[in-house]
Amino acid sequence: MVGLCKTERSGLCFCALARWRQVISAQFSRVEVGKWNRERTAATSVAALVSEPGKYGQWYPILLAQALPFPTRRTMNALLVYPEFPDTYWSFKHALKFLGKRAAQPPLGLMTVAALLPGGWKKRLVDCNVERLKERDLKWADVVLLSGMHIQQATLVEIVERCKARGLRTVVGGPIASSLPPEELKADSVVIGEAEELIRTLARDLEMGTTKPVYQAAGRPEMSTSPLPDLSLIKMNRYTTMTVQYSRGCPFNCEFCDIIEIYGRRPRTKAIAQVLRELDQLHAAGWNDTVFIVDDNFIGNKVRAKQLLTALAEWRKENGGGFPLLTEASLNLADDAELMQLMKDAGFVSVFLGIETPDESGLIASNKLQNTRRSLLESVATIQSYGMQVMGGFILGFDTDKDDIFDRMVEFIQKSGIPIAMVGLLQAMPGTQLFRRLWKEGRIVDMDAGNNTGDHLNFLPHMDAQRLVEGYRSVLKRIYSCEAYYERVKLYLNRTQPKPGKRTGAKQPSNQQWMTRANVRAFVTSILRQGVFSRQRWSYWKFLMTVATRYRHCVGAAMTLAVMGYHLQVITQKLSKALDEVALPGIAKEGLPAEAGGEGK
Ligand code: B12
Ligand code: SF4
Repeated sequence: MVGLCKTERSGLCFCALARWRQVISAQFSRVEVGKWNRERTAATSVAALVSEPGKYGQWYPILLAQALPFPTRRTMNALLVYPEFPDTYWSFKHALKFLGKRAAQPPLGLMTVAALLPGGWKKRLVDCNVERLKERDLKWADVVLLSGMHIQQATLVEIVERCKARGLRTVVGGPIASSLPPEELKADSVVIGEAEELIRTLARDLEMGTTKPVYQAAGRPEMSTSPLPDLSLIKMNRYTTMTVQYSRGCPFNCEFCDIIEIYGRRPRTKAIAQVLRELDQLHAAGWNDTVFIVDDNFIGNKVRAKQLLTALAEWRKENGGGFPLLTEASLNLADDAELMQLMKDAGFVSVFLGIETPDESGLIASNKLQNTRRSLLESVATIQSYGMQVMGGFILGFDTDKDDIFDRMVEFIQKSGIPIAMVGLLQAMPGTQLFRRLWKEGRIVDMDAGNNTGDHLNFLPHMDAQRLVEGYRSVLKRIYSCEAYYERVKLYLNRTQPKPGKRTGAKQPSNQQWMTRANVRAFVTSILRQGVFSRQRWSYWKFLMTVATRYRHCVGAAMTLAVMGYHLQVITQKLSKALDEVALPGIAKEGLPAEAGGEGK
């Protein structure tokens, strides 16, 4: 059955015609008609052929034959599946329940892949973070396309096995494919790299049943080739945040970073019009909440970012205030007042920064030079002064870390006014410069580097491993104790939410208009869970009293953070309960190459 479309399977297809068209397509794929490759639907293909008959020369009849909507290549049923995430700091699951939502963001990678697949294919998307993968979905499918991050490996492989047991073909792509050897993903085909340019070959091979075990993108496509993501496939109301990607890649060169290995060091950007089209699409679909610009580093190309921001501010005016925006950026944002002002004007209310460590020697050793020669605390405060909440990424476990690093980390975080401080243990992600160095030094103990907020170490640290993991846990406990957390929230509110009439600047970010049904529901649930049933209820009520007296003008922001704090506290408690099961690295020499201290394969 492999390789046959649904119609063929049912015996209703014009088989001879189908085979003939497949042969033609195979022929066509060897022809360099790059522009044609971007015409995807039958309708647009036929329209292009009819309007410019002379343009495709000798290939005209072949292209026309291919474009005609015969019931063959165009009827594949593609099921796109996004596996469930584990319950980590990043899942925000416990806070999402308050809002009646199931996940934070939809799987943009799969929505993009869906838009790239031939227009004649039928598509369904199941995000296992918001719904169950049902048997009837599998029954419907001809092929299952999965995406994921390294951290989703277990749930992804489970789905792959389930599909294989039903005789379904599986294809895995996304960042996980760049992090793990293809055989570990168990799929029929693994796609390494971005889909924009290789999807046509993959789709054709799927239609013809000639797929290869591994597809590797030849290069990194320009963002102009990235289509409008297919929004129609997701259940939008199950998410808190929609996503738009403006750029891929980052110009910096941090030793532990896999972004630059996967997406490159030259920031590739979409055209302004492309981004606005995506926002228009969200607006037209009725979305009126937060949008996450999911760039590796939004300011990787500052000149272009400024041009986009100017257009976003315009768009915001024309669209009734636009969306509250958040993104990821490097800390050198603090050096550019014009950029921060433009971000504020465009509606940015939050930015995630990789701060990593307050210890400068750790920053230098890991080549995070853009964070050095400055006061990190001042840089954070500068960004906050533009009304943006700073979320921070921090790492423990650098070779340079000394015993005092834990206290220094806590002190830094408390002074920073960063409520959402994601502290992780250093992981040597396969493919990174760090992995290669530790490999040579014989310090890699396994490939399992998907979750940096558990207590798993995949390399031998300089500091005693037990000491490191215990110190890490003590940091988490201290920064997510209710008192410490609420202190940071208050500091953040003081810095970013001036009392009305007190200070400067653009209109309050629109996330302050908080009297929505979802928020009222969240507030009531929060009172019950945090104020009645939680052991930390006194700290919670003390915080609420402070909000009622000092922060009434920004009660929305305060309550959102109270609810997020609940999630962070639940995860911290879970981690400390698992204290006895600390997974310290032993040297699993088997299966590791000799250079890494192993016995080789
Ligand atoms: C938004 C985001 C999140 C969101 C989740 C969004 C979601 N629903 O998936 C949040 C903030 C929750 C998040 C969390 C985490 N994230 Co994250 N995240 C991102 C980010 C910034 C953007 C993702 C995105 O939408 N990209 C846009 C789409 C279009 O790109 P794409 O997915 O790569 O898809 C393209 C190709 O990969 C390919 N493709 C993708 N899927 C498929 C499938 C098939 C079949 C094919 C053919 C092709 C294909 O085609 C697409 C178009 O070219 C990426 C960085 C990045 N540049 O992607 C990190 C990234 C994916 N995250 C990463 C990590 C590590 C995490 C965390 C584990 C954090 C941590 N440090 O511990 C957590 C895990 C979540 C959890 N619950 O524990 C890593 C993954 C590394 C890896 N090798 O797996 C990335 C790459 C960042 C990094 N540091 O390297 N993340
Ligand atoms: S700034 Fe961030 S994205 Fe850029 S190289 Fe460093 S860690 Fe990677």
